[in-house]
Amino acid sequence: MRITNAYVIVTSPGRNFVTLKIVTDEGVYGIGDATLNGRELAVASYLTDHVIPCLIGRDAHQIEDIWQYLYKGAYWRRGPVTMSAIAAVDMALWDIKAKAANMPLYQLLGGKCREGAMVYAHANGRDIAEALDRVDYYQEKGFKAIRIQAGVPGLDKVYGVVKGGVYEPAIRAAAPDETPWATEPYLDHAPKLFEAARERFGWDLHLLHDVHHRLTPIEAARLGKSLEPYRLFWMEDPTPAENQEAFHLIRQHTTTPIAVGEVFNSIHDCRELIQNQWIDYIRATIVHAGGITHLRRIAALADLYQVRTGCHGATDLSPVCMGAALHFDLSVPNFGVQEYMMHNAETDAVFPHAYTYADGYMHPGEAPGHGVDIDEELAAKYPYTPAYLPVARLRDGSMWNW
Ligand code: CS2
Ligand code: MG
Repeated sequence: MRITNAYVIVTSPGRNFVTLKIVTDEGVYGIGDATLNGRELAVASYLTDHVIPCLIGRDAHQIEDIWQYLYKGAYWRRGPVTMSAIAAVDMALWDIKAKAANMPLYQLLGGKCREGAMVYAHANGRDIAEALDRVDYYQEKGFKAIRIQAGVPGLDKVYGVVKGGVYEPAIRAAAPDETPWATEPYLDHAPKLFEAARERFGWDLHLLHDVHHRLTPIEAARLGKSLEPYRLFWMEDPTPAENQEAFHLIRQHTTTPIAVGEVFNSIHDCRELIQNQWIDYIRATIVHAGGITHLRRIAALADLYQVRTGCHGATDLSPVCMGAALHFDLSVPNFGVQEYMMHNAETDAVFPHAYTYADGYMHPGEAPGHGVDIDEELAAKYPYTPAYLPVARLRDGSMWNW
């Protein structure tokens, strides 16, 4: 089965998405997500200008060889732009192979080893009361796991919190929004949020929290300790992870489970974290970490150390990534949880999909392939609009990690 055509579709039904479509001489086509929030056009160009010309004429069934060809063949290895482009090709080729086999993708990945993927929702509020009302809302919808983020007194903008419900971090503008950060009020406030959550909802609910890279290792250790009484499912991205050794320090001080990796693009970004058992959940995703082929390698390494998966699933990953992730989640032995931040109605219409949610779990559906398609005519109605993630500054004006 030869690749005869491939092209990139950029669409913005509320936020920007980049999709690669690969077409074969047998009429079977596949699609892959190539969205890199705030740097969308760099991946689109990488694919159009440098990858697609090398794909035409290749055997679409040779997924591993094409992966190696794009990874080793670029000479310049790793990096989010390269790995998102490779991921898009990989996802589209797995979609094609599964469609050719007339099977849902999870069957080609070894078959399902669970009936559904437990997902977690996002509850956020400007204060504790508002955040807990959102927890109530999601619990009513059946969620077994809920991430909670609340505003911090004294900070007028906080990661994960927005007026009126759904949090969309990227802002449509020519440059990033500037947000303030101060560690001390946050460290004092976070345990109060989880104390109130346990008081109101009891213990039969998994609670998660995203620190979003704001702390130093010793501050993260202090937060982990102060949250121990509330038995979190995980504390996410407590400190930046370029220096993997930083997690050694956090680990020595706290038993609060740690999740890391939504910004990772390679197994080398998490090798020491996993081998030293400094983390409990690896959050790398299909779109940013080299596709299904590479994420399976990461999961296999993690499985040796009882580290479980917890794929990033924010709305800046398109429904194509969500669909592919659910097949991965169903088939991987060391699955932990899947993030699920619902897309808006416009996005769902552009990307018709087979996946479904019911009572806290998601299922990828039984459609051949990964089960997600793109309505190209509708996609064309939403042209690319520049949008950027915010930046953070300390009170004295110095740049911090957003
Ligand atoms: C987040 C994301 O989902 C998460 O855990 O950290 O909302 C993240 O901020 C965005 O995906 C960044 O693009
Ligand atoms: Mg996160």
